[in-house]
Amino acid sequence: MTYAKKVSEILPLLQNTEYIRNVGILAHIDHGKTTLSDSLLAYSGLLSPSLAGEARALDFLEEEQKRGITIKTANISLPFKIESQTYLLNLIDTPGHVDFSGARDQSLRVIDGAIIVVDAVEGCMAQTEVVTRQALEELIRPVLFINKVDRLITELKLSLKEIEARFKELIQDFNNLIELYALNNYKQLWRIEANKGNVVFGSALHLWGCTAEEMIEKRIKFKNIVEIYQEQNPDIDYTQIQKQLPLSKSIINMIVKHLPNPIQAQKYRVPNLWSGEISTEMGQNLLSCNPNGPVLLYIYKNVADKNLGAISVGRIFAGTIKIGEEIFSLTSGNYDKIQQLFLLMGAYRENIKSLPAGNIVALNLKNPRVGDTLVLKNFEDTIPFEKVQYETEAVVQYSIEPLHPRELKNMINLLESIRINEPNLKITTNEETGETLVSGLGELHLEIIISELQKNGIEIITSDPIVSHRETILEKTNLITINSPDSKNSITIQIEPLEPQIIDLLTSGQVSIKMSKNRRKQLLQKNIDWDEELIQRLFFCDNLGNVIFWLEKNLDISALDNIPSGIYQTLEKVFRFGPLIRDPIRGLKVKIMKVSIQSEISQINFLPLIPLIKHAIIESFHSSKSAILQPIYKVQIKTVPSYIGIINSIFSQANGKILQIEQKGPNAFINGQIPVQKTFGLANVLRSKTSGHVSFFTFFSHWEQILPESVMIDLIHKLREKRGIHD
Ligand SMILES: Nc1nc2c(ncn2[C@@H]2O[C@H](COP(=O)(O)OP(=O)(O)OP(=O)(O)O)[C@@H](O)[C@H]2O)c(=O)[nH]1
Ligand SMILES: [Mg+2]
Repeated sequence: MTYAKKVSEILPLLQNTEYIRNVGILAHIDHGKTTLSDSLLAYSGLLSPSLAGEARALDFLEEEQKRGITIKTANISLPFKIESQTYLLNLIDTPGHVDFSGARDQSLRVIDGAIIVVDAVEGCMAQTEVVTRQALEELIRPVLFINKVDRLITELKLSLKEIEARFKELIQDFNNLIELYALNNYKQLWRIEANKGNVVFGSALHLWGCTAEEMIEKRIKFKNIVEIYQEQNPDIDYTQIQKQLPLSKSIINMIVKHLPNPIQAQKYRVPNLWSGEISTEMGQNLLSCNPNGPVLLYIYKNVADKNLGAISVGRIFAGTIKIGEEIFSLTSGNYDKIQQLFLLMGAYRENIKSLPAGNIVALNLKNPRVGDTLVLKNFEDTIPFEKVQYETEAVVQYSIEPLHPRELKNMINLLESIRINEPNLKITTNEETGETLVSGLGELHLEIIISELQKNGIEIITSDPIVSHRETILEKTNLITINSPDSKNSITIQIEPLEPQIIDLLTSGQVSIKMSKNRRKQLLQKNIDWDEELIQRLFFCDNLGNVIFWLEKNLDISALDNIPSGIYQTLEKVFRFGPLIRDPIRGLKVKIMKVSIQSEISQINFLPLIPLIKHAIIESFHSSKSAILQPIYKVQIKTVPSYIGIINSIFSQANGKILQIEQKGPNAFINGQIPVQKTFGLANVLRSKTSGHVSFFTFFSHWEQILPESVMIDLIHKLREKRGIHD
């Protein structure tokens, strides 16, 4: 496939911000996102129409084609004409599987509109709700594509009336989500209505689709479509309906009519998503998407590249980015020179020299980070965009090692380079055992990572999947005083459980030790009634949900503003390996009440205090009530009603809770919760007991204390022995 001709067509369009649309395709797994993108590629001449529908061209990674699912987000810029006007669609196809939701979530910041695809038979499923909520929270305007309508006719054999009723039901379900999650002003404005033209129904596989309006205009009755499918011919010819009701055209019309251009979108998105002052020069430029103002670029993904190392992809919210310019990262504080700029075209990329606001650009950076905001020199004090972050936890772990020990360094280096592109992947080395632990969102996520290592020639031995637990205390301790071995320093600490709303702010990344002190203060004051003095004395916090306060009064509070980052890194490690089973600690509020050290307290060196803090934390687990928390998944199971009983019993044997059973059409949907530990291998059991009449989706719900205590104690013994912990 070559896109060269198209790129020359695209270049002039990049300047016409008014005619640009940045759009994502979002949906539950398998509802037909990539198949729909095929039809759009074919429409703009980038894919042969005969391949569209089955090529899944944007699933260009080998693993994606092999497994038939999308793993990474894919970008492509498509030119198209409506009447005499040429538009540019910057399209992002996203993965539906929860294990790859990290990539999808990040892409939300850079799009202004979303086509939410719903399988007409399955309807709004768990991830439909998740993506719709997230889009609405990011002020992304949604439109609806009801896909796989052919299945209503050929599989469910619904009558015309029933099909109509099904459409109504799907639109209602979707509007309920809008009502629930849209910000107040948009609940009404963004509603979906068949006669408004913001819903298309059709079949991506068979390349037809239309709005209600288009059907009327073209004088086509749904009855005609049903008749085509009802022909007893196994080789049904869809060309006629493809010609009459081309899906791509209908989708493109809907995008142009109902989804905003970057200028319109930034007007309301910027004040909600950027916490800087709107009245400043940067604020005004962001608001108006001004190509002539100072540059601001938000990075939402990195793509590994054989020659360049990594390529970062981001949205230009203001200014025009040019080769040769020096750029500053607001997250890492590094300067970098722009050497090359690219447009992404699916598997390919094209060099360009400059690109104005409103577009999506790729570039190579020395220290690429997802969630970074980049600005030009002299704008170093700009407030960055906050990183998009949703509650996902890397709860499944493998302990891995290379088959040949000499490959260890190679393996670690490669894992590090994969991690740059995978915000939800965690890699830790247990210093006591030397084990390398990789944690991800689920088994599939880790399987893909390991196959990536193997593809690079490293043979890997993996453990069975292990659940990552959390260690915590349940009650406030007495004062704990710890002396250093040489008795020169001592520290008095009290520890108590941290308030849940603060744990959420920390684990979701909304509050961090890296952000400015003022911003942190604002966010904490908004969320909890801690007094100002206490907030000023916050010494440390981490993304596992722990904080340390410095309440020793003999220290000038300004000393807390200049703590070297090495101290934070050492403290992070203290919480990463808990005293019970060496899993991370969660939810501790550590209060340093008194410090006595040999040097002047005003010139304190914090480093020698860290082992004392660590010791006090260990002590708190022994002297007060402690607990192990296990991750719980939300589960959605789709089956046929006759298997509900069997599933129910498998589920309760696995300590699962069924919360709701609902029947939609011929299917039954079971919603519940289950400990992650009990899900390994469960999909296979369910499949074999139901002769394959089941699909099974899980995603992280919450952490729960392991009870009764005897079960917890057994687990602690088992894990300590396995991990060789003897203290
Ligand atoms: N019957 C029918 N099948 C369809 C239709 N659209 C897509 N499919 C099939 O549904 C399956 C999934 O399609 P994809 O386009 O890969 O779905 P996706 O939403 O991109 O999947 P993920 O990216 O993995 O979440 C494929 O087997 C498609 O052929 C349709 O309109 N009718
Ligand atoms: Mg896909």
